[in-house]
Amino acid sequence: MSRIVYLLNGPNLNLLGKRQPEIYGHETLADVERDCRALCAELKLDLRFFQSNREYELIDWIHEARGAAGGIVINPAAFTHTSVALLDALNAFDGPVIEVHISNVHKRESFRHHSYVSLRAEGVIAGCGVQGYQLALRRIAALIDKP
Ligand code: CA2
Repeated sequence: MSRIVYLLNGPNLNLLGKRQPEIYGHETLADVERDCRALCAELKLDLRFFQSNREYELIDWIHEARGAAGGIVINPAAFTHTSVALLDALNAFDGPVIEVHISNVHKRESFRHHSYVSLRAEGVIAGCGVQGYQLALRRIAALIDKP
C-alpha cells in the first residue's frame, strides 16, 4: 500500500494558535505541520499537508488521494457537522480514514456531537489537543503496515 498520507484541515484551522487558545491551545498550524513532518519521517510516511476554508478544495484533495494515498487524516472542522459532500468524497476513497478533532466535541454544543465524516472513518480522535494528529498518523501507519 502507498505510504503517502493526506492530512487535511478544514475551515478556520489556519487561525490555530492565534485565537481561542483556551479551546484549541497555543500551537499554530505551522507548528502542527512541523511536528507531523518529523513524525512521518520516523514512520516512513510521505505527508501531504493541506488546509482550506473551501469545501470544494478539501473534496478535490480527497479525489487526488484516490489511487495515490495509503490513508487520510482529516480534521474537517465545522464541515464535520454539515457536509454530506465530504462524506461522499471519503466514501470514494479506499484506504483508512482517521478523523481528528482538537477539542472534545462531545463536551461542547450539541450541534458538534454529530459527524457525517464519522460514518466513514475507521477511527475518531477528539479532545487530545493537537497531539491527536500524531496519534492519527501512528494509527494510519499501523493500518498501512498491517499484513
Ligand atoms: O475540535 C476541533 O478540531 C474542531 O474540528 C474545530 C472546529 C469546530 O467547528 C469543530 O466542531 C471541532 C473549528 C475550527 C476553528 O479553529 C479555530 C482555531 C483557532 C481560532 C479560531 C478557530
